[in-house]
Amino acid sequence: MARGPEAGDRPDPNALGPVVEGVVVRRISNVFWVRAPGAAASGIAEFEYACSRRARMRKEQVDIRVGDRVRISNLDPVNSTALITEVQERVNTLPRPPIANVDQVLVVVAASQPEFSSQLLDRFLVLVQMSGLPAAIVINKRDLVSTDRLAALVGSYRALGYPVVATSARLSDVAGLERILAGQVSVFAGPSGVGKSSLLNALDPRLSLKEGEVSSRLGTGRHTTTFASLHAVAGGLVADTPGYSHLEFPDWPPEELGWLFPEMVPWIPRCPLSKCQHDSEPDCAVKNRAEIAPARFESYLRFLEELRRTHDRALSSTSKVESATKMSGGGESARRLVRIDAEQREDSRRLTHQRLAELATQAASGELDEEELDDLAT
Ligand SMILES: Nc1nc2c(ncn2[C@@H]2O[C@H](COP(=O)(O)OP(=O)(O)O)[C@@H](O)[C@H]2O)c(=O)[nH]1
Ligand SMILES: [Mg+2]
Ligand SMILES: [Zn+2]
Repeated sequence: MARGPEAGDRPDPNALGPVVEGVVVRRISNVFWVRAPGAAASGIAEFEYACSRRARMRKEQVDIRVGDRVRISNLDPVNSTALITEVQERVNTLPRPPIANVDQVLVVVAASQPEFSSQLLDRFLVLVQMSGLPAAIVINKRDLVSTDRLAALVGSYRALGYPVVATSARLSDVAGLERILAGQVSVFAGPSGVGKSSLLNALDPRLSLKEGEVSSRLGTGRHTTTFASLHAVAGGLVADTPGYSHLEFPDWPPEELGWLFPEMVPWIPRCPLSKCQHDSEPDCAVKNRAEIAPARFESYLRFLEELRRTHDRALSSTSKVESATKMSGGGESARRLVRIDAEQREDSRRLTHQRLAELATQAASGELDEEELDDLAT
């Protein structure tokens, strides 16, 4: 990243005022909103700048995502614009929604309405763990169930070691949630209708996210397109776009599934078979000795079945995929890159700070959609 200047780049960024570090919280086309400390004199603690990438980064199509930690210069607090000069290395990246440097995934479920399903919660927990991220559980709509029922739900998952908080967005009862959000980059996951948008609104009413809307991939028309973005709430950053909308498991070795069920883990090394799937193997230590709630073991067997099927399919199609890749040779994507590069070289110098500020304002007020921005901002 830190290479010397080049024709087309602006001069030494240090000559252009202070360089500050920030986090990309939103991206529309080639405009990146970066949250960074505000000017001390202004008294504003945090500030969002609409940024472009420096010329060299545009040219090289340096991939910058929501969640990336970046350095910005050319700060213009009046027009709220700046220039991204450097991207820090990512700790991790979530593919859908594309967000970098995620600290935790909060699986949000409802205590009722929709009816609590341990299998659905277990599925989300397994998916999150497969992506290598820490999972925590938010049980919302606590106002709809008795204290006893809530205690049982919370207790059973806390006993497995997951952090669990109970909330009611309706009653603005979100103190527990605020505590686990502080200082973290979090992504909400979970079925629709459980109150994810309502919780974000309860944390910060200024967000005024739409509630009670079933998100549908078919419903993304020109003016309803949503983008992955991070909201600053409760001293942390939270993605408003739910992760894990595809509930199918990736190709994952079936014998590894047990490691994603914390109550099985201590017993797995004691199974006589090294690739024991804790199903019908004789003398299986997990089946015979681990204390597993029946509903959890049901989830396990169900997921195991799915993984076996996916794994078999993957094995039988590997050879086909390989030959198909060779034939296409990546020609289409190569052509696309060349085209973008040429357009950008031509357009990049025309993008002034003034223009960028206009774009930012229009985009923020919803006047532009991504296609229009694609035409304008490069
Ligand atoms: N009773 C009750 N209803 C809630 C609560 N949180 C959300 N709701 C309702 O549940 C529905 C779905 O909420 P929404 O935030 O859109 O869920 P999302 O699909 O997960 O974003 C809406 O009608 C909300 O008013 C809560 O804590 N208690
Ligand atoms: Mg929602
Ligand atoms: Zn076993």
